[in-house]
Order: sequence, then structure tokens, then C-alpha cells
Amino acid sequence: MTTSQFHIIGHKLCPYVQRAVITMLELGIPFYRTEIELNNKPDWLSELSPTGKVPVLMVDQTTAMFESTVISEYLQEISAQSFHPSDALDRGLHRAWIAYGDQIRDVIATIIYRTQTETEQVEAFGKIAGMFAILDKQVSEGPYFAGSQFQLIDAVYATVFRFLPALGLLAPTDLLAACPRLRRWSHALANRSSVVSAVPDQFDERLRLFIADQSSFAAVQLR
Ligand SMILES: N[C@@H](CCC(=O)N[C@@H](CS)C(=O)NCC(=O)O)C(=O)O
Repeated sequence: MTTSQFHIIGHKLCPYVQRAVITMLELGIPFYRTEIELNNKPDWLSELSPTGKVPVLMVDQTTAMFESTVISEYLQEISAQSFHPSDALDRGLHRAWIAYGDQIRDVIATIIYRTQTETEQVEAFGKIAGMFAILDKQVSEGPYFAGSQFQLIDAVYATVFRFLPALGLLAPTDLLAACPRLRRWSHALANRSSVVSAVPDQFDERLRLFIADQSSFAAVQLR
């Protein structure tokens, strides 16, 4: 039995769980991890997570914290290391672009779980391409969002870009065609060791199988 202060409860493919895991890996915070199945949640999850969602971070085996952004912010606050810009205005802007990343992820979730026709799916992909084009103008020369330092915003977008191989099997066009900075940034993120270690082996294939198991138009295409 481990005595680590932090215990993360998640699902092996969940991007929000990855955000918390990448944060802990980057900040050098020891933790242990329990995976649950989302289609067969354990009864005890509702005791810990009022929304019934993961991640949940157990602190000292007694206190449950939920919401991935809050978990990451908390972890960075108790860490000696900075994971956000020191300037308040820059920090606020990073938080705004993190919220934007969550909106992109909502559109990705729509494709995975909800769209029922090709027209709806093409429309959702158009929305993602448009949001990427706007984001591209915000990214630094690299390698990361704001330059040489990997920060929380990089952890968030690493988990968004991780969906691109699976989405590429469905998208009518290259989603990064008009986004040279995003293309370079996504490559840098994909090679970061914390990002690599946050997911199980063969993530792309596991994700394809997960999507194929849903009841959307995308699911049918990936079977
Ligand atoms: N806003 C939440 C979203 C978490 C979330 O949607 N987690 C998904 C898995 S990726 C989940 O637990 N879904 C189960 C459900 O909705 O019942 C966060 O940032 O932690």
C-alpha cells in the first residue's frame, strides 16, 4: 500500500485526468492512480465526486477535490515551482485561453458522443478549424505556448492535440492546415515526457475503440 499524499482517480483516456497527471509529473509531486470505467462507475465515486465525473484528487486519503483546472491550480499553489506566468495579466490571459481550450474540447466531445449525421460532423469540424485558426495567432515562436517554459496551458492543450490522430481519421480536411504555430506546438507537446507518460500505451488505438463504442456518426465510421 502506498503512502503518497495524493491519489488521482480517473479514466485512462480522459483528457481532464491527463491535465492533473501532467501537472503532478511536471511539478514532481508523487501520486498514485486508480482507473475506473465510465460505463460501470464504482458506487463509491458518488461519495467523492458530486458531479460523478473524474478526475478526483484525494488529498491525504481524506479530502476529495474535483474539477481538473481547480486540481491543477491547487497543485501549482502548493508546489515550489511556477506553472503559470508570474505577471497577473499574463496569468489571466493564460486562464482565458485555457477556458478556450475547454470549449474546443467540448466540440470534440460533441463529435465523439453526439453528432448523428455527416452534415453535423462536418459543421463541428469547421468550428474546430476556425477556433484553431484564432488560437494560432496567440502562440509564441515556441517551443511552447509562451516560449521556452512548459506551463499549465501547455498541459491543457497537450490533451486537446492528443485527439488529433483519431480526429484525423474523420475530419474532411487537415485541421491544422492554416495553423503553422499550432502544428509546431503540438509536436513539441507530443514529445514532452510528462505528456507521453500520462496515458497508457497504444493510446490512439484505445481511443479509436472507445469512440467506436459510442452511438455517434463518428463511432460508426471508426468501427
Ligand atoms: N469539468 C470537468 C470535466 C470532467 C469530465 O467530463 N470527465 C469525464 C471523463 S473525461 C467524466 O467523468 N464523465 C463521466 C460522466 O459524465 O458521467 C473537469 O475538468 O474535471
